[in-house]
Amino acid sequence: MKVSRLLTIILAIFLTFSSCTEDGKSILDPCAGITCDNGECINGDCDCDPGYSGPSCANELRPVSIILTRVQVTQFPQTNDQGGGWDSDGTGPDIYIKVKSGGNVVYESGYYQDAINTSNYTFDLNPDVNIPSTSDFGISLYDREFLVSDTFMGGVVTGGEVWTTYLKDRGFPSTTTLTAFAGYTFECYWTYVH
Ligand SMILES: [Ca+2]
Repeated sequence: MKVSRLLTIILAIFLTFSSCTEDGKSILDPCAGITCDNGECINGDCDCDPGYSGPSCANELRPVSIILTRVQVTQFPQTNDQGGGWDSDGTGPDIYIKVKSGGNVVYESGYYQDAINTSNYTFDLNPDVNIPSTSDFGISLYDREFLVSDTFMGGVVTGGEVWTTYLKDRGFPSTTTLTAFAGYTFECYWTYVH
């Protein structure tokens, strides 16, 4: 009887001790109740994803570099301002793009012959173009000509941080869409260096 009572007491002590340990574990979890907006909790602190800072990784940092890798022309008018074909022989425009930054042309692509506006045209930049976050940024679409000067078709220029992709609460999108007057649309593909 005495032995079994002793065993019961020992068992009770053991169970109490065990449950204390279990409870203690969850109370002592350094990441309990910590939310990291853009990162992961490690030992009670948020380890932020690239491009974010702050106690909960809520702050977006200005990237070291914002790099344009590709432009896709998804919309352009099939006729010129006068309603005629872009080329004198009635064929579609022979399109290429110029990328502008800081008031200068920083990239000029090759061209697609006789483009039709029901198709998308992809320009993979080679090399990629680093666009300073503080400068203006623009894309222009041209029709390549062979006997006269190339024809400017349309495009868009945006100033400074209006276009930039790191602005607060926008994350770092891999694509942005620029829409220009008279029906021109450019999908821009970005990578970031943090
Ligand atoms: Ca043509």
